[in-house]
Amino acid sequence: MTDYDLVIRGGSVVSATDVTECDVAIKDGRIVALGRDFADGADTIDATGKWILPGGIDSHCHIEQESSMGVWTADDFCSGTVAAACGGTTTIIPFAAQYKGQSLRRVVQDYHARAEAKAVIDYAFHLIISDPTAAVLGQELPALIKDGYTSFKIYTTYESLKLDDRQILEVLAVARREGAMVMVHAENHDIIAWLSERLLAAGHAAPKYHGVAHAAVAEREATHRAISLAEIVDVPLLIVHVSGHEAIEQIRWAQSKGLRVYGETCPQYLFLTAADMDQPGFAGAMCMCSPPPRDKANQEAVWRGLQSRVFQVFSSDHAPYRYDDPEGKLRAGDRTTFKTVANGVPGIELRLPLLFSEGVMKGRISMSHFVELTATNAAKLYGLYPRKGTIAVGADADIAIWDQSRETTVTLDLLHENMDYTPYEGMTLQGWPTTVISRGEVIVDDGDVAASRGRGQFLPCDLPEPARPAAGPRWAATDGFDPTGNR
Ligand code: DUC
Ligand code: ZN
Ligand code: ZN
Repeated sequence: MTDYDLVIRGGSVVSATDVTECDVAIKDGRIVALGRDFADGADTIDATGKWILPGGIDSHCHIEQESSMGVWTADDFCSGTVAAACGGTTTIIPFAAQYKGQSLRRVVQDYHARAEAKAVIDYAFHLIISDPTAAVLGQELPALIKDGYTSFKIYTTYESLKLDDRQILEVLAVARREGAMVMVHAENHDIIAWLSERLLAAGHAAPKYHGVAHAAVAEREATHRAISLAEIVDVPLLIVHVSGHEAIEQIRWAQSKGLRVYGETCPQYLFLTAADMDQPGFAGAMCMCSPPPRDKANQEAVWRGLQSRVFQVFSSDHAPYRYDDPEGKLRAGDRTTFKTVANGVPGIELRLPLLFSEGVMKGRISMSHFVELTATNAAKLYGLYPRKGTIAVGADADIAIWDQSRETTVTLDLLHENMDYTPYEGMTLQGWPTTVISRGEVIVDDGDVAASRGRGQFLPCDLPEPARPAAGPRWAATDGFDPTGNR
């Protein structure tokens, strides 16, 4: 009789700090021992010559969500989580998105109903707050934080989502009082609206003008403003989907002042440029997202930001809208302009293979840094650590076994996203997650998906590490004045 359900032998186990040659023993969905010479489990995997990594956490993805323009993402919780799993991700944190007039609690219930019967891997939810009424701030949000929704995203742009500075301060104050994490989409709305109007008036409607309208300065200004508002309230802040050096400089500046400011970037800022939006006809729409991909020099700046740890998180911002589809990017037909195209690119499946190939295999980041960026830091920042994001005794057995000798040329056919294109078509990637395990169950084995619909579980989140009351320097005013009402 064996003690273990599964033993993984002979691989190199990677954490955010170490690489250790050891075996992994799993029972009842958890890692129960790390060591050598374990008896065989009920199942045993020979991982000789392979890397044993924590399954990725994709902490920014839009699944079964209606965009602010009324377009639905192409992936639901089944196709989205299958695609995630096939790319080595075992946990996702998509959004439960509130639109004006909606009850946040009701929104969360709706997203649970979407995910419950379909998700094949575990999931938590961030909240998107677009209507911070007194009831939302005073009752719904505090109650939801207690129930495990401990992070929320706010916007400085998009007509139906944007908050003004006063509203942002109110949301930040609740986050501080309750110990939650705020993520911000930082772009100056009026700059974008003004530039867009002038571009369209001059007849510049093609996708490449999206990159002109969403100027890097607009991102820089809103990033700095959001940091300043968080500084006033003395609360941690995470700037999401950072596209280039203008915003990076603001984040680095804040970090150098000792502010609890964190940064996230995504594959589109490392592997696409503005030139990808400049294709014949409207094909450039396939690479349109906000903020937009910028130039080569900015790509290099984003790589350096990863290497120097200005960024803590590498997520996909998977926002899949099909291209050649009446409900997709070109749904405005003859009236299509860069303003009518839904913003977003797919990336949930290739997020990890892209960074593994071009980051680790090309020597830009270490294997441990890869784990930190793709799993461990997200778990810590969003209150899932140490259950998720690491290979340690007691953690969920969420593991991806990577074969660095596997070379793959990306084609749409290979992918499980419910999409009609991938922006990364034709790229040759070195290294692939050949076996993916979720809570001890092999759900992907050499391309075969063995995960049943609905097996994914909801993960209520603890308070994020940087937002817990004991962490970090607190409000610095010397006169004892506390605008958040805490003391
Ligand atoms: N921008 C967003 O803010 N969300 C989804 C995708 C995008 O491009
Ligand atoms: Zn965003
Ligand atoms: Zn997003």
